[in-house]
Amino acid sequence: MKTFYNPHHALHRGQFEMYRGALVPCHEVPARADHVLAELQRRKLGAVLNPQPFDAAALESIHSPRYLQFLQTAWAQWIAIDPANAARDALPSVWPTRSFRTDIEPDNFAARMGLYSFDAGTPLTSGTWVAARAGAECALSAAQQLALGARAAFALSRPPGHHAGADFFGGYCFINNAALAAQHLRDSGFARVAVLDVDYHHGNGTQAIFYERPDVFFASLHGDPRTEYPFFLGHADETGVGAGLGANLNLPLPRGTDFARWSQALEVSLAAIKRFGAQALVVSLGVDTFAGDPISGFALQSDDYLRMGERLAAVGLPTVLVFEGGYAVDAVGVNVVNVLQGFA
Ligand code: OKP
Ligand code: ZN
Repeated sequence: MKTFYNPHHALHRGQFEMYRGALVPCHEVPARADHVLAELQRRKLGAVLNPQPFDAAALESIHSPRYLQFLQTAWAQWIAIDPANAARDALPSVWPTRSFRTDIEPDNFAARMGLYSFDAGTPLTSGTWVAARAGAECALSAAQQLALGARAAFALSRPPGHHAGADFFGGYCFINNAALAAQHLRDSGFARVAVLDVDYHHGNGTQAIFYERPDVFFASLHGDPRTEYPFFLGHADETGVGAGLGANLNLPLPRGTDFARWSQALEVSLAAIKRFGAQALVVSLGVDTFAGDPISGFALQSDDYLRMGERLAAVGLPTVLVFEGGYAVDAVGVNVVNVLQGFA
């Protein structure tokens, strides 16, 4: 299968995230994608291509113009406050929670950062916009391959995307790559599309984007939000609303879940996707389910990712795989490419 590699991903290079009252080094580092690329090339698993350009309308199929405008100009606003800001990333620190208004965009930069985000773990850096936009183009290019008849394509795109909503960033994510791929498939004539999110963390952004829609099914296997990030979405009783009722499936799993147990949940999700009648599949491929992941709590082993890939291929649908999480940096290449090799 073809891989669309984000040539600008390293321009997004956060320094610190807020953790327990301190700024600690970011987990979501450029080396993650570099390791996946190196392993892909070592195993000769297909061509690695640059993404095609897409215009603003493609991004606006998922994200609000107001949010995209903010992301595009945020770094310039940040350094305009104080040239010394160029040496540090921008992090939000104030948010409009319950009872506050979100319809008026404040003039204050810190307030706008809060309006468009939900955590203090996602630094916005000088190259974030260029990197995130090119990452989105990887996902769109991969979806375009399916429109042209390909069986599968891989978007090797960081920063990740599944926590980003229509108008907010967070969880290391700015633009929702998987959602863009799913929408592009819809626009290319696939009448029903399923997004399967196998990242350790619930894909709150993707769920929210499609929650009211009957044409895109969202299924997610993840750490139980009662104890795991992003905490405030991802429970089993979230099944969609309005026309989207029945088109959302959450399978929260306890810490310590191994591949035997995880696979049972995978079967449940695949049966639901089949019942839904999906014509194409987008996989939010996070490998932070790995036992050695520093910020997650499942117990998958590297060989398990081969089986995962085999099972995803057996679904038999045209499939876009989109890279999401995975923070055991030395293992992330092997684990992701095991999925691709199992799929192939
Ligand atoms: C992104 B993806 C406190 C921990 C917050 C955020 C995790 C984001 C995961 N700083 N961790 O892999 O789903
Ligand atoms: Zn994750």
